[in-house]
Amino acid sequence: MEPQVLEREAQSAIEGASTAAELDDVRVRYLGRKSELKQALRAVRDRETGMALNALRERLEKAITTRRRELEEAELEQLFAQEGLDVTLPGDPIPRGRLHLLTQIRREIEDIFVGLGYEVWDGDEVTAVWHSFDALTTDPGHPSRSPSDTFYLDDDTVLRPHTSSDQIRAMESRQPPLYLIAPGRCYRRDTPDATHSPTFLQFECLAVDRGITLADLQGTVLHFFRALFGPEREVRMRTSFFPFTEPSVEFDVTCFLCGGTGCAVCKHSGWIEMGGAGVVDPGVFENIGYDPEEWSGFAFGLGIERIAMLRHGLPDLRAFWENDLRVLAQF
Ligand code: FA5
Repeated sequence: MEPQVLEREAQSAIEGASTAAELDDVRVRYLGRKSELKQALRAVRDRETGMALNALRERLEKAITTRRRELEEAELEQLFAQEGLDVTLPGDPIPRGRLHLLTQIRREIEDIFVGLGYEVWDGDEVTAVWHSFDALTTDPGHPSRSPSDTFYLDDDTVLRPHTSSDQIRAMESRQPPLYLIAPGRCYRRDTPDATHSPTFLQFECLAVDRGITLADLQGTVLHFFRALFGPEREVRMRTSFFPFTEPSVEFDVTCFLCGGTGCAVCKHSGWIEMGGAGVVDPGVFENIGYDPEEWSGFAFGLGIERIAMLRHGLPDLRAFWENDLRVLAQF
């Protein structure tokens, strides 16, 4: 075949190849070992013909390389079109999650008490009336027992109304000495407002040992608040009443905002109410079979939302449950 004819035929075959496999066939046919061109090259006798044939070979090789690139690009285009994927686009940023503020604070509280040698007790959200009220020497007529205050699942079972229920469960399964905190979700039929939610978090602290007094409670609470809110916090106790502690107290901390001089947050008293506490009533020990002559203890319970509100100056605890990321992502 005339070289010009061969070239025209080869070029149109290269152009006509529509897949990489077809192009390979074309290459073998026109440039392979048994191809006409290779045979002609082998048979060359004069320099001029040799140069002309080599130039032809180079042109064909170049044309094949160009066509191969075109085909690869077209295949890739097709793949992208099919899969809707453009690998050259910058990736979407992956939003980073974080722990909920209440979880962060719960963990911080746990760390403070673990540092004091306390254990973290994982209680139950569904408890017997015995654990939540009876064993805690709560009178049958006490208002907290009322179905308008507490969620009853049946006559003997309630959704945990306070983490004090976990005091009983822990003491029933352990022998003293006992140093534990029990953080957990509580339920009460409270109408939601800025400081109340029907579900909220509390944590209970319980210490049972020989010779425990109110002074131990005071020292522990002071250490805790200073660890959480800063060393300049002061804590004061006021007498109060709880069915399961005697004496009972409520404690206040100096206001996080004004430091005690008085402001709108602390209603100009300089103090913010934090929770209830007391020396464990001997009747509670009797109910679970500890000898009240031998063992004594203190307990306190705090709302975790309240702590978070104070620490971050948040005016409404509903923000914690509404899951508005514009609020939560700030912490
Ligand atoms: C108690 O629940 C007692 N069990 C505390 C206690 C423990 C006393 C051990 C003695 C010994 P009180 O009902 O005051 O106490 O609740 C304690 C804290 O839980 C409150 O100060 C408040 O911070 C939080 N709390 C109570 N109800 C709600 C609610 N509906 N929403 C948000 N937080 C609440």
